[in-house]
Amino acid sequence: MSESKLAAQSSDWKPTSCILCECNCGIEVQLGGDDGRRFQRIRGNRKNPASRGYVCQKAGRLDHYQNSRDRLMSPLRRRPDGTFEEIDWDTAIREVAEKLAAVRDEHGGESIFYFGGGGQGNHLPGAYATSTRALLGSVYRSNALAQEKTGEFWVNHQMVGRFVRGDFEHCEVGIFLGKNPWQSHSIPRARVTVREIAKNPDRCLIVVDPRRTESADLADIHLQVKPGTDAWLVAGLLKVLLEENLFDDEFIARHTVGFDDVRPALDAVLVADACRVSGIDEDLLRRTARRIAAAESVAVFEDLGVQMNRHSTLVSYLQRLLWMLTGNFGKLGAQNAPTALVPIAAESSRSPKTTPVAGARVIAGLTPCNLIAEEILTDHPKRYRAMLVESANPAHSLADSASMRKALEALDCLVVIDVALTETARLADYVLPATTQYEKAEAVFFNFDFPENYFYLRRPLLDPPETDQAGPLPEAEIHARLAEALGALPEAVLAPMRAALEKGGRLGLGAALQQAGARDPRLARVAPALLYRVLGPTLPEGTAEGAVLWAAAHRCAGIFPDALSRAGLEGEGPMLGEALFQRILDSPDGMVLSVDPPEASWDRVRTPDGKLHLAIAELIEELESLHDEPSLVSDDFPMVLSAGERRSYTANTICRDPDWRKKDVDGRLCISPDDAGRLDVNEGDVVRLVTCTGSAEVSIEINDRMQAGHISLPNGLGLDYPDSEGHRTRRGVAPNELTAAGHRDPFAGTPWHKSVPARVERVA
Ligand SMILES: Nc1nc2c(c(=O)[nH]1)N[C@H]1C(S)=C(S)[C@@H](COP(=O)(O)OP(=O)(O)OC[C@H]3O[C@@H](n4cnc5c(=O)[nH]c(N)nc54)[C@H](O)[C@@H]3O)O[C@H]1N2
Ligand SMILES: Nc1nc2c(c(=O)[nH]1)N[C@H]1C(S)=C(S)[C@@H](COP(=O)(O)OP(=O)(O)OC[C@H]3O[C@@H](n4cnc5c(=O)[nH]c(N)nc54)[C@H](O)[C@@H]3O)O[C@H]1N2
Ligand code: SF4
Ligand SMILES: [Mo]
Repeated sequence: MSESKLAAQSSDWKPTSCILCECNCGIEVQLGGDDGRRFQRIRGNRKNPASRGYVCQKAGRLDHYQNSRDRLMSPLRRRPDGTFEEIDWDTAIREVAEKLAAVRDEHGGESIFYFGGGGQGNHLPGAYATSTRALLGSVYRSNALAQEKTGEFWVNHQMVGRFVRGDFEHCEVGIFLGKNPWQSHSIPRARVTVREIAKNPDRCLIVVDPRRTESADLADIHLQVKPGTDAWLVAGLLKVLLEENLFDDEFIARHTVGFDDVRPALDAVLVADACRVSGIDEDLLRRTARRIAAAESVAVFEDLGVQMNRHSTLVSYLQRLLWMLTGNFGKLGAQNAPTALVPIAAESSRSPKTTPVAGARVIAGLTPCNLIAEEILTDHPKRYRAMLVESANPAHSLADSASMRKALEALDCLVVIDVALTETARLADYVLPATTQYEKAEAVFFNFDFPENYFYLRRPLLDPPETDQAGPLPEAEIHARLAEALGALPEAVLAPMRAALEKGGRLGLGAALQQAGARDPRLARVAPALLYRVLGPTLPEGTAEGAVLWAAAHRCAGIFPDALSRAGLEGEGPMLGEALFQRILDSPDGMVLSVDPPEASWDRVRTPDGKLHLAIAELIEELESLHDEPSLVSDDFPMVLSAGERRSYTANTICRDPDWRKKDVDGRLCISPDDAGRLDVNEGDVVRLVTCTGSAEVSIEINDRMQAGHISLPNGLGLDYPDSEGHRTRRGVAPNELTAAGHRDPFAGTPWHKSVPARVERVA
């Protein structure tokens, strides 16, 4: 690079977004360093309509992601002795296509499993992977959502028929249930929003968490629940509302069905029991229920503290009863039904309904993560035999890592597409290096805001690295090459599409695609790769990977025309879709996708009668059987471990370099002063943490935010990372060495990572 170009580059602030959590706050980056590739300075981007300049402390450390020493620079192939050799892209693509096609031909495409598709900042790979999967006949897939959100999706589907979201910007009462927004965010400008609720005397912040979190410090009401007992707590709240006649009868009569089916089960709840089990003072519980009932609007956010815990699907259900029975849907500050450019939680008629081996429920098309190893480690003829992993690290992120590793090794073929040599990549037969999220166009499908919703196709800050090796490629390119190697997209198919685009513009291409798709349905299924090949090269510089969004924009315009018009997009039918796609391309800082009045939520309810459905028979049954529950703890394992807390410097396994963490570099185990005293251990001591699955040595932090009997480990640690000489050291404990796949919710199969029975032993 010339010196002047370098100088110009380093002084420019370039817009992009942070990729360390699903908020994807808009940032601006100044590049610099010897090669012009370092993230020299980073600040919030005020022009981003969702984050408006907001960032948390993590964004400033993104150079550790972009300039990681674990970066992959060449496709890798496993040798018979287990080591890797570098190969060129042509060989890699040909052999991967051949190997996967051979599995398909011998055992059927159903035996090829797809995991991942995007992390916190990149969802375009998953969209392009649909082409590869279609060509391979792969139908089963999963990703991290199937170890957190699928129970919630399932309940939403039954009760509302679609996804809903709480509006914390406008709510009077905001409830965070098993969620610590101060550290984990998940709503735009989380700290500002939470502080605003807390400091306004007319509003009320309620936090339900066994720890006194930073969010709890701000809360008007902190319900310091005993770990794993939220079902009792929320059932208790519902019973108080029923007893004290605090439900919104008019709303119930007008907008809901099924109340009579739920009522007896709620009536049977004993408030005193609920309080005893959950450890909450009855007076506080009653005051909380009254505050909720009195509010003009209530927004609720449930997250991993309950979703990765006992009775998670039941809690998702009871939580919804709480706001439905108090009339908190379809108004400002309550629950609403946001638009989405791409609906991630939608149920598809084409998805399998159960897993092939265990017959477990598949929700939103996703195999429960806790079942994946079980679906491989068997001689069942329908087992998964090959796997394509993209932008995910299941050997680290899924329950019981030891059995997950065994399962990945048992596959006939494992292919991993990643930027780094991860725990999962090390087990692969082929590793395909991807460009980073700052070297290609990227976007996520995690914007669920209401009344305004947003979208952001961001452009690359950097070219892919110059290297003597084969060099990384964007996933769109990898999937297009795989599609070609699998026999799709010959020039005979592409040429007429290019001609149609040239002659009739994008709408001309759309018409040609539709015609060709009607003649050959297989073509429709490789549309993402086809769009990348045909439309991609015609898009503005740096946006080629956004080609697949053209189809998404048209779909979105068909579903939400009014919401898009209210956001100032003009046109009808296909013209509106074009206007949306054009705005996506023309918005380097992100864009407002849609604007809704709260009433719009009612039009989006997708139950057959347009009402909210209060009764889910299976979950009413579970509510009725709550009192028979055995205790979580035992003599062997007297403590409850939350395995995977979000802290100020954790971000799943996106940043591998431990030095990216400014604090808590080793990820200590937090323990209450009481327990530390009982065990006679001191701050920083190394202890042995034991669960039924495994044990690990870890240093402790004595922390008065913890309640006695509860211990907590951070998420995303236990990665090894090379120093400048290439020597690898591991920092912290990988939480899933300690978790068990069988510890899971009976409905959704989601894990109980937040309540792992455990014990702490002193190390001599
Ligand atoms: N800093 C940071 N932020 C992140 C991430 C990250 O890795 N680091 N990851 C992102 C991702 S992928 C996700 S899914 C979200 C998750 O965001 P959160 O769900 O907020 O994250 P956690 O810290 O895992 O769990 C939330 C809280 O649950 C509490 N908890 C534990 N047991 C119980 C219980 O029995 N009942 C209740 N009510 N609470 C309990 C914990 O004490 C913790 O404070 O965060 C996102 N944001
Ligand atoms: N015990 C326990 N386990 C947990 C959790 C917990 O709380 N406790 N939390 C769970 C949750 S909520 C989540 S979301 C999961 C997350 O777990 P996973 O979904 O498995 O993924 P991540 O750890 O986020 O890893 C993302 C991967 O993407 C790679 N990557 C980054 N950028 C790119 C790119 O541009 N292209 C490609 N191809 N790859 C890229 C990174 O190198 C990394 O390997 O972990 C889960 N596991
Ligand atoms: S980690 Fe912080 S800066 Fe980055 S997207 Fe999340 S909230 Fe925003
Ligand atoms: Mo997550």
